[in-house]
Amino acid sequence: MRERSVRPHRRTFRLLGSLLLVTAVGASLTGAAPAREPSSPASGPVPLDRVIPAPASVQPGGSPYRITRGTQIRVDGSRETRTVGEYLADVLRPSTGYRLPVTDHGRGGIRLRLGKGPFGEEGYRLHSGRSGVTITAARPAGLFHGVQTLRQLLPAAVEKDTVQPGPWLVAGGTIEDTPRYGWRGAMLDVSRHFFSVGEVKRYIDQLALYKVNKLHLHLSDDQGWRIAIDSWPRLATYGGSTEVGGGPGGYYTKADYKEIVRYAASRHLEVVPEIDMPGHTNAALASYAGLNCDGVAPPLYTGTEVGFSSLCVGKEITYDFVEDVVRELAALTPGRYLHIGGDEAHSTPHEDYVKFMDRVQPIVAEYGKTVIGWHQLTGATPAKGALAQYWGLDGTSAAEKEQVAAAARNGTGLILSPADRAYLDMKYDKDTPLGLSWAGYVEVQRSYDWDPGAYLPGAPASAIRGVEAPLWTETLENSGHLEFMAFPRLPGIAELGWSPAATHDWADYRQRLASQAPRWEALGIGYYRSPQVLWPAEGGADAG
Ligand code: TNX
Repeated sequence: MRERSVRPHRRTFRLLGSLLLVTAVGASLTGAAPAREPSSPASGPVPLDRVIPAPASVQPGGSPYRITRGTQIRVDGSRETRTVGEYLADVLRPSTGYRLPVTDHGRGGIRLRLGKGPFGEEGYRLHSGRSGVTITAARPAGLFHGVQTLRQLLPAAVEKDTVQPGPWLVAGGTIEDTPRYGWRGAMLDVSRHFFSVGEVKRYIDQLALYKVNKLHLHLSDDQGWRIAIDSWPRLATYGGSTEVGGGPGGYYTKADYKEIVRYAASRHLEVVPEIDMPGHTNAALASYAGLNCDGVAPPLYTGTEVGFSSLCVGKEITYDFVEDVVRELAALTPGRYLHIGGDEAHSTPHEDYVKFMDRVQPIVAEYGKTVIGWHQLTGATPAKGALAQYWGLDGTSAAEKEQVAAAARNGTGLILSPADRAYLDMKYDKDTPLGLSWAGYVEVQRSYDWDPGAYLPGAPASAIRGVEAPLWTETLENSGHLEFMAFPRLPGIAELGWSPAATHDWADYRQRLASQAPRWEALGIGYYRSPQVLWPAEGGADAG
């Protein structure tokens, strides 16, 4: 069966959406560029530079290409190129109503080809002119990212699932594009609330739109264990049986999980599984009494406190447990990384924390994976090659920042997820009906306006592997909730990960962001209409 884009999983959350939407009218804009109508004019194609993430280089010029009933999607002989071609066809067919055959014959049309060039693993060149659009890349991931750019160059109505009038013009010119960072991640917490395979796939499709290439799944926490482990079956069947607020929770069978991994790979995202330890482990401790130092299993937990649970560092069974879990999870993971958490271990004495990390990191290596930990790992001894995920904020102490920076100078790579910038679960402002505010309110400009390369004092730019936007779900229960928090901030974090620092410009970005709104509406994505952005009138995609 063929995969489709966001569309088939569409559910609208119109009711929630309209309750939450904040009107832009009369908003006061600080440092804002003069207002201009951001939606694409009905008369002409979308300008080549109105893409998120901003491409590395854009040379507009020449005639536009028009997709017609006769357009073919031309691929070279490789199976991988054909797969990207089929994906593109699935995006374009419902709204254009055209056949758009994927073929290795013919001339003109939309051409996808693998070829030599300065593209790296993920870069591409897109050339558009009267006779066709050609996307060239060294690797299939580059073709796939080029296809996402092509989507944004077409009118927003291309994202609809019913036939639209067009015309389907792509502006003339050339885009050459490669990412600034190899790590452009999004984290989804499926522990505090459980999200079905379908909900995760829907989010994957949304991430792919903005060239995000890592899906970090937070698979265990105090409130729920979400992945079946054959050697410790109660982790999932009991430890996964609830969630914040006392709902039914759930877990992924191994088949479910493989399906998520496969689907993510089809969108060129690598899944990074996280088992959080030694803290954040109440669900495991509740499932097996023997894991507790006192041999007594605590009850399941459905609240939102953190920092009260710990694995028993002095007991051998702890390491049998860790090894079994790591072995089974590594076997499900084609990617290189395994995230072992390590944050907020407030109930684990420091020496125990260090001892635990010293024993657990080699287990991850033994099963062929590279360790990632939250930045508290830098308070122990990060293994060679390990990455630390920084989630501090402006107010984090200089000593803690320096601990992370020193590790970075010592060779530990950093993924930047500053909580007061990149946390998608922070409220936008005091009136945001969902989310938390412990790191402050994070409006769209604050979320976008920072430079990962120069963010952490004392950390060499070369240590920065990229950025990641975590979405914690204490208050989030369904796809509508996820989307309201992720949109519009997620595209900004994705741009920080992809685009050269030289393209960074809030005044320009907010206009490009505004022109995404009709696309989100066409895809059924409910978003927060931040007063910092001059959004087009709702329903704008109908005009396109
Ligand atoms: C901090 S960030 C946490 C999570 C919470 C989150 C809520 C981190 C590594 N730990 O346990 O869910 O804040 O924003």
